[in-house]
Amino acid sequence: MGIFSTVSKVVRRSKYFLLLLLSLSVLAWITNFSGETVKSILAPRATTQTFIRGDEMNSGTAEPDQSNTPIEKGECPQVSPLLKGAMNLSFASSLKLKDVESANKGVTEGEYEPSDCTSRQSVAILIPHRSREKHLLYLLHHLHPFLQRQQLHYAIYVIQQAGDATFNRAKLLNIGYLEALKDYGWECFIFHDVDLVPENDHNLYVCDKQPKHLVVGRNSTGYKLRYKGYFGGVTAMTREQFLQVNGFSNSYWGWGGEDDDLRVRVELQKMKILRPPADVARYTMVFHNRDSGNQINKYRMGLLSQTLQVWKKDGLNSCSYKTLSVERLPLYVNVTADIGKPQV
Ligand code: UD2
Ligand code: MN
Repeated sequence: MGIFSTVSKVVRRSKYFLLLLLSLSVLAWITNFSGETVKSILAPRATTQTFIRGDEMNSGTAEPDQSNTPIEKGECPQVSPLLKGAMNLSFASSLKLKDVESANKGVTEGEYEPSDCTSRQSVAILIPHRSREKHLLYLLHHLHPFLQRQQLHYAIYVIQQAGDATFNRAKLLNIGYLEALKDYGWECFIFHDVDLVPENDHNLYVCDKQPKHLVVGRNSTGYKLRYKGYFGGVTAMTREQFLQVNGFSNSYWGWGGEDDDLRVRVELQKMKILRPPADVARYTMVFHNRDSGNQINKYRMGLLSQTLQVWKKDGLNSCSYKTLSVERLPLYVNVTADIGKPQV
């Protein structure tokens, strides 16, 4: 074998070797490329998001939410963790409206909503009123924190009877219902005497499947129900229940009867009055004498005997009045109305 044939053999072998090397690198490149492609199709976004979240967490700063999606609040718990049970109430003569306002900074124009959860019900508290300023102050002082502990979305409406004609509690409450619904679609209404302060926050200011009577007992009656069927003081009805009975009668001027008339309306609709347990449904009534302009209504028994005949045409659907002003004060909405005067 000559020198030339040896050289050409080496050249041929290295050609095969080079070819082999080239095909191997092409194969390696193809495998690598397709692997990356599969990986990126499977999870491109997840990878990016995980990275961003991790980055935010590491940086330790609260970055503003760029997405514009409102933060979802969960529903408030069935039983509020803020309830305190039976309380010793105070009625300091030195109490001022300013004190109550500064103790209730979360209340705006009489309205409050819990910030950390969505309330189970929206409740309007309606208080008929004339010349009982001190009682109103005591009630606001106790009722605002009481309702906030119950984690309610609520607003307080005070309905003032203008002038000095005989008082008409029931008509004022009809007006409160109609006026409050102009503001918001309240689901539940609490009809509330100005002088009754609840003693125990387990007495829930929410509505039920049936109308509720919240005053089983009060200090001045030894905490006993006054009589079977008694439906005065503080009651709770849903928007629909109150509409179904056509609200209160507008015809009771002066003291008495209007609460019994509402009970008759409720019973005519085959609704049943519910009451919380006696140890919970307790109130302190701030002492008072009978107001001038609210003398006993001597026609009340006669009116009560007519309820069955007149309830459909005497009530919410016939409540005529003139709203003189609606003032949105810090702690309540103050509605003043001219409600007319008794016809006899
Ligand atoms: C009872 C009932 C009340 C009502 C009334 C008869 C209880 C606890 N309450 O209350 O619901 O049925 O008998 O009408 O049983 N008011 C004023 N200014 C006045 C007069 C009355 O603001 O000049 C308002 C105030 O909200 C007061 C409510 O009307 O709480 C009831 O009047 P009341 O307190 O004089 O009558 P009372 O305690 O006998
Ligand atoms: Mn009273």
